[in-house]
Amino acid sequence: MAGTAGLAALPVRAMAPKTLTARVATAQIAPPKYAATEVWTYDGALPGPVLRVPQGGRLARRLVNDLSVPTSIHWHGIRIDNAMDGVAGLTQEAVPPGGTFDYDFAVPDAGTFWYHAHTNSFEQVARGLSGALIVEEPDAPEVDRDVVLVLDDWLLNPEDAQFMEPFGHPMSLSHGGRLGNLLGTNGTYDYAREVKANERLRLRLINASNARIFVLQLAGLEGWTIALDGMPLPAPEPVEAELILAPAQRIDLIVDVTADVGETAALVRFDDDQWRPQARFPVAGTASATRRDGPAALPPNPNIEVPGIDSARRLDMAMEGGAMGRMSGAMMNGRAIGFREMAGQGQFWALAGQVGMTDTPFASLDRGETVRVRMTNETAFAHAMHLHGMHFRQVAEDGTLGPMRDTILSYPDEPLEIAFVADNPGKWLFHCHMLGHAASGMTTWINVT
Ligand SMILES: [Cu+2]
Repeated sequence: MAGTAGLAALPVRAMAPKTLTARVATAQIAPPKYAATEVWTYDGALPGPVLRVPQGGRLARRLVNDLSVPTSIHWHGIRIDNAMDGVAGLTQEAVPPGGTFDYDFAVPDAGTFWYHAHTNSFEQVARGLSGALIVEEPDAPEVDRDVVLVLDDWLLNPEDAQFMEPFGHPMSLSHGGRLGNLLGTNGTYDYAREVKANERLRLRLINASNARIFVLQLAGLEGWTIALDGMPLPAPEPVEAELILAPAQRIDLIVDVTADVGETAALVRFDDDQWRPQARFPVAGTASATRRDGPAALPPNPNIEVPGIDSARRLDMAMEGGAMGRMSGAMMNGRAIGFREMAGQGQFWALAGQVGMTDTPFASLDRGETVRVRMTNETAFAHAMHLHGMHFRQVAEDGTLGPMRDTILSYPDEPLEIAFVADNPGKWLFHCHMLGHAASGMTTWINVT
């Protein structure tokens, strides 16, 4: 039979797994008059290679650690098998220098995700250990280009363009986190990509920075938000107001190039009191004479309902500490400790009265139950709270549920509540994604059995 002949003709596939190697490299992040920066990368690329997997498939990569320190990879936003979540000290041992770890997991949801180091992440992510993970819809919306934009900032010494150290400076830990003095996209301060008039692009925005909240707008582009944190919105939402992208969050946009030939469209950010280009799109040539109709919604991902919130278990989580905070002290390693003593040990924050990881989880949940967590931000700073392993929805004052997210931005003195179904068994981190905050107290975990 023809089928048999076809099989026989297939090349023998090598049994060696695909690798992802963490190693030192250099990258020209800063303008050409500066030196290249020594960075930590996956496969020598900054950001790491874009990994693409079809929805419902599996991603398998052998992490090879060619760094001089232990590391591990977290697959951010994937509703993943707990053993593959990459959290050193909770779901696996960190991979020592010269060691390997085989990640191999199913990807149930289509969307824009990312991967990053989860061992000393406040340093390792800042040095460059992150990349995009795209899970493709079986029938993706029709666009002319699919563009991944990894937004980042870097704190460099202007003298030599190398990273400023220490990464965990008490001033940044206790304030807004490590904020860079150079901002950019896809590993460069001046990302540009040529487009055509009336071209339709899918922009996948990923905030890979340690602590920066990007405030973004479109210029010479008109479009719709179609997904947040990988999860499709029920209907595309026209981009009218500013887009807020907190650390670790993603926004998928479909945009049409409305700028004319010879102009430059852009994704612009607000900082230093003005709008500046975050990604430039010079327009050369015309894709079509007219714009297309608006896009349809993305197909929904499975298991996105959060039923039974009225009878759900309710938990409270106070977020406390930091500079200019009101916290006098908290529990740390099983004993009460004053804020001053905490600070002496480089710890500045607490979640639900606890500083950092505890032996017993913040919550022990029964698999399948619905949970509500009310968070009160009693600090002077914003925090991007991230739950591993499961997405959640914000519960509005009137009880309506917001979009599925894995990272939510909390502002001072604005309580918010989230709800989720604890349908993924395992030990899951719940932490601030301002990575310096996570390293100095704002990390806890839940256990689902
Ligand atoms: Cu924080």
